Order: sequence, then structure tokens, then C-alpha cells
Amino acid sequence: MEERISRTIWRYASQEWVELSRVDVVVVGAGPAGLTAAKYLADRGFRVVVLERRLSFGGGIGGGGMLLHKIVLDRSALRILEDFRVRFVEDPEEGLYVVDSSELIAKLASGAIDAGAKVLLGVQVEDVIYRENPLRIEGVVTQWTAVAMSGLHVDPLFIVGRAVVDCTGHDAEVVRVVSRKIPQAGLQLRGESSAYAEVSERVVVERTGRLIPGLYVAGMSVASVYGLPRMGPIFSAMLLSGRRVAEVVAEDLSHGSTKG
Ligand code: 48F
Repeated sequence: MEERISRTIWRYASQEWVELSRVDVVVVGAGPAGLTAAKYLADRGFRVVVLERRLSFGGGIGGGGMLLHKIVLDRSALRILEDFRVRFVEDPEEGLYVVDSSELIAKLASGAIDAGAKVLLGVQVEDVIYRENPLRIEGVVTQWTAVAMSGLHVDPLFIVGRAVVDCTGHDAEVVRVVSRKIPQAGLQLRGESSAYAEVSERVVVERTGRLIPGLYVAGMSVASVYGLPRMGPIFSAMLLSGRRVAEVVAEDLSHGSTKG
């Protein structure tokens, strides 16, 4: 029995990793922006992999607002909640919509997975693949989180993708690597600004999109890249930003070009 358990897991997992060595879109981070982007891209027929460092998805959703199990959204995100079948309650006095954080995590994840995206847990992105003349990002460098935490010197492996989407949240980790290691990309991380929820909810969505050919940004990474304010536990912009980046990537890929 033990032999069969091991053999089956090795065979199925290896087969999928072989297939994942080249995809259409690599989404980095399975928070609200990443899972939303993954669903809308997979819905359009793109091969999407979501790489998540932790052994769970949801990113900052699970912490709710100061550990309270509710988060809020405004009207602009209702269509997305409906697409993912997330139940919400309207508070007409405050003009806000309330959802359970656990339900949002579960349904964003199952929406992305049911649409066809592959979500891999415990895998982190530590670098990108790039090409010059013209400069473009062509995929990511991956490592098991457990190996990265161990401090052992273990060389990573690669996933080639036509588009890489940084959905890593406040740290904007993919953009950070590119700004440090590929200076000719001309990317600077300005760092997010203090709380100004109303403005942040709007401008994060407006600035969502392509940074350089092959590299896109969504969610709170957008605020870190452009020095925009934070918004706390209101999540409309995270969902709208995920949907927006899916539109931009889909448009670029369907024209066969990801030129900046
Ligand atoms: O932080 P996170 O939830 O980012 P988001 O989708 O949403 C932000 C909100 O949660 C909240 C907010 C707005 O209301 O202020 O903070 O922009 O999810 C980011 C995910 O990316 C993973 C991380 O573990 C988290 O689950 N992640 C971060 N860096 C890496 C990564 C990496 N290098 N490789 C793989 N996963």
C-alpha cells in the first residue's frame, strides 16, 4: 500500500509540474487580487498557475479587520461577489456590504480552481526570467517555501509564462526583485502611503496593469509600486484590481503581444 501511495503522488505531481514548466500566466500570490485575476483569466481559456508561498490561500483576508471575522466592500464589487457566489449583507446606513472572511477565502479559491486555474501552495517566487532586446519578463524562478526557510543552498526551478502578475500584496515582491536586479527596467518601488481609504480604493484599480512587457501588477502591490495610500479591511479594490489585470493581460495575450 505504502509503495502505491508514494508512486501515485510522485507520478501525478511530476506530470503536472512538467506541464507547468510553460503556462500562459503566472499569478504570484493567492490573496484576493491573485485569486480574482486567476479566475477571470482561466474563464477566458488561458493556462494559469497561481503560486502561493504559504500552505493556505486568502492572503490578508483571513485576518479580517483586526482579527474580526468580517470584511467590507462597497457597491462597485457586487458583480464580482456574485460571480464567485459570495453571500453578502447590505448595511444601508453605512452604505457598505459585509461578508465573512472565511467565506470569501473559500469561494475566491474555489472560483479560481473551478475556472481551471492551478493553485500551488508552499511554492514561492524568488526571482524572474528576463530577456533583452527588447527587454521583457518571461517567467519566474520558484523554490519550495520550506527550502527557502531552511537556509540550505538549493538551486531553484523555472516556470516560463507569457505574463507574470505580481499579486504579492504590500511587499510587491516580484517588482522589488525586478527593480533591484534589472535596473534597465527602470522600475522603482515608492512604498505605500498612509491610510486614505476612499482615494486608495479608486487609484489602486486605476493604476492596475502592465509595468513592463510581461510584468503586471494588481492588488496592494500597486500601492507599493506607485506610493498610493492604503485602505485597510475594505476589499472592493482588491477584487476590482484582480479583474482589471485579467482584462489587461487577456487583451495583450490575445493580440499575441505584451509590449509595454
Ligand atoms: O497580502 P495579500 O492578501 O495581497 P492582495 O491580494 O490583498 C491585500 C489585502 O489582503 C489587504 C489590504 C487591502 O484590503 O490591505 O492587505 O494585494 O496576498 C498576497 C499573497 O501573496 C503571497 C502571500 O503569502 C499572500 O498569500 N506571497 C507574497 N510573496 C510571495 C507570495 C512570493 N514571493 N511568492 C509566492 N507567494
